Amino acid sequence: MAKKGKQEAGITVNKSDDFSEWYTQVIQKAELIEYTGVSGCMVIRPLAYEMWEKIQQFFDKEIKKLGVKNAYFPLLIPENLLKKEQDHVEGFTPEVAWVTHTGNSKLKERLAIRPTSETIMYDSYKKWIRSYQDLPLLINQWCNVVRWEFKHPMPFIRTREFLWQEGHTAHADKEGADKEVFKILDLYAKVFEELLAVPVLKGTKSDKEKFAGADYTVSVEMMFPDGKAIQGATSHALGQNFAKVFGISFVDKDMKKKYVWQNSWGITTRSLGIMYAIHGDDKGLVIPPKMAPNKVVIVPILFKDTKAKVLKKAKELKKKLEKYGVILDERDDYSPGWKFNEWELKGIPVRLELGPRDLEKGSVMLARRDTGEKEIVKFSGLDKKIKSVLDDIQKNMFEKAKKFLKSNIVEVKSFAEFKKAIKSGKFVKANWCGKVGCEENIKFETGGAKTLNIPFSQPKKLGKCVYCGKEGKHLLYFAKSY
Ligand code: 87F
Repeated sequence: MAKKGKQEAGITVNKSDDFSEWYTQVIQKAELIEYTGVSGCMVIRPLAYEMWEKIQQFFDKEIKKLGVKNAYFPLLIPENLLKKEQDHVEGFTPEVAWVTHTGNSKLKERLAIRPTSETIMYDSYKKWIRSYQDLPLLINQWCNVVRWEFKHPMPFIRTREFLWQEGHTAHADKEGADKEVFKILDLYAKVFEELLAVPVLKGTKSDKEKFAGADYTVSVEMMFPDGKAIQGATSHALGQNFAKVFGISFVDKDMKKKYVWQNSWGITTRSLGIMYAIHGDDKGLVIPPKMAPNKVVIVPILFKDTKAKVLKKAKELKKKLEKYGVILDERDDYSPGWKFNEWELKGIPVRLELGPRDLEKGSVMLARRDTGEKEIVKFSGLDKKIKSVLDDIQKNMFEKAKKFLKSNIVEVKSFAEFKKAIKSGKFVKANWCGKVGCEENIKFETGGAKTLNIPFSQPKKLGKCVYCGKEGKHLLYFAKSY
């Protein structure tokens, strides 16, 4: 075995010993990301991009079923437009990147590189919406955005440029808009749970944590392996806030002029980082089968005298199993062990080992990436077996992640217990009076624990607020977060 090769190519730290270093190594060594000369701007390499395309395909199909159409709005937003709605940009001002020059001449008006597209899209919406018959207007765009964050960048998780979809819809009434907010949230939950095998906590953001331009925000939140919380996607009910600023109104059936009810919603390439971080292990990535562009790799065990025979069978298997996106690793300058390590690092769900002795017995050795279990499988039953193993891996990965999440949530009654739980890196479930003062004090006294979201199903009777002891209004999650 090429031990030297393993040391150079493999992960040199354990995930549980140094998560941050582990993540940085995995993401590069598995060829997902390349750093560039600009901090926070990273190359999404083909392997990761293929996975982003899987999310796109799933989500795009679902929103089209709802009648949403894709469009494309410009990257550059004139300063006067961006500043039109002060409330929503105020807190974000330091993060906006500007184009100020062309060649050597200064522009008359600065142009913002879109950090989000509400302003430029709603400037068009006001021209397009006249009557109730123009509603609902349901538009989405897949694009990049730039937010010049100053916190330490982390591939996929916190980058200055990232990819996302942003849906922006306008409705004639609040009911229609509200329904969509939750429908979209359910789709985001589906992306995470069913494709990425990542369990979510669904709920409503507190007023302090919601998007400033929204009446309310709902989100899906996840638990990172280091115990910190991470927001996966958000769906906002914008009410008539933007409609009033941008003058988006329509004449209703009753001939009265009314403002539209708007929503916006987004999921980003951060979702990939969450998946890599949650499922990976000391050997590298573990990709859930539904997200793996290549679900199976065949590693032939090659000896001089039997090479031709083994390769012939391997090629035959590759053809037969084509639908799984099979890779046949024929490289003869690498040992089988080296290849095993490499495909484990890249997280391929299933490996088939085929040597001369297997060939004689009419079988292969099947190894699954999630558990490392190995099993001899006859050629005749291979297709069926792979299908059931892939289903099982997908399920097993979700269950494992769910167990991790559940076992790290502590329900507490006192603030002493609260602080202890946060200190040991847990999520806390506790009652809260709903007052922003308590939320701020909790954050301050715990060194940063924030409210994540308020689950939709609440107990009939609530206990006292964990901080002030007054009547509780919600039972919800708190944690330190990204
Ligand atoms: C950074 C600079 C300027 C976030 C920003 O969540 C403005 C903003 O408005 C900003 N960072 N936001 C909030 C984005 C809200 C909303 N937009 C559409 C979403 C989903 C998609």
